[in-house]
Amino acid sequence: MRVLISGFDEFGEHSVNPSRLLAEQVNACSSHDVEWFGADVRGVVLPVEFDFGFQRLLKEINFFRPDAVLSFGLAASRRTIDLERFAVNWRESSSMGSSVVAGELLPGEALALASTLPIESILDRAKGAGLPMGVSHSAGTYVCNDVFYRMQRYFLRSCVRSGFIHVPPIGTDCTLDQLVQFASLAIGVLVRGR
Ligand code: PCA
Repeated sequence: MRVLISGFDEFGEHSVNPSRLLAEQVNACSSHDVEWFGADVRGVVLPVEFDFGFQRLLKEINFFRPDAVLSFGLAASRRTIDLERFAVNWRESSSMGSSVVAGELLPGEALALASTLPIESILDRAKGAGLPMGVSHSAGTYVCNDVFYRMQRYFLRSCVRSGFIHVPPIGTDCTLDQLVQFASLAIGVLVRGR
């Protein structure tokens, strides 16, 4: 099984993006350092720009041909690693000074698309390992949601499982090691099917 892990560049006032560190860590460590359950795992860092973020991801998807994609981004106000259930077909101009016009991401397409990751199984496993976990029903209306929606739309009638995970800032609530441990556990669930 091939699993693609994406993170994002730094953006706005966030000079550290843990999702980037995770994607880089995935490329730096071998299966001797982290348990990947036999999966071939690859990380990619995306630009924080509407549409371009997904274009970069798509390039990697076409190159790597993953069976699953775990896409990660920073949610600075969160305190837990949150599995996102839904991507919405909407974007808003953000507080980041962007001049994006609010509107549908893909006009005429579904209002929302669900994650195709086995959320409950991943949640159980990660909680059991003592990781700070949560479930969220909205990935917001910024670039994370944009990538999430376009990705779910792209894989709609395929067997590729994909979803988005928002992570808190690295610090007292969550460490980089815990993010790597989460990625490992989630891949374990995908490989075993439960
Ligand atoms: N978080 C932002 C975009 C990039 C990131 O890491 C978001 O939640 O949309």
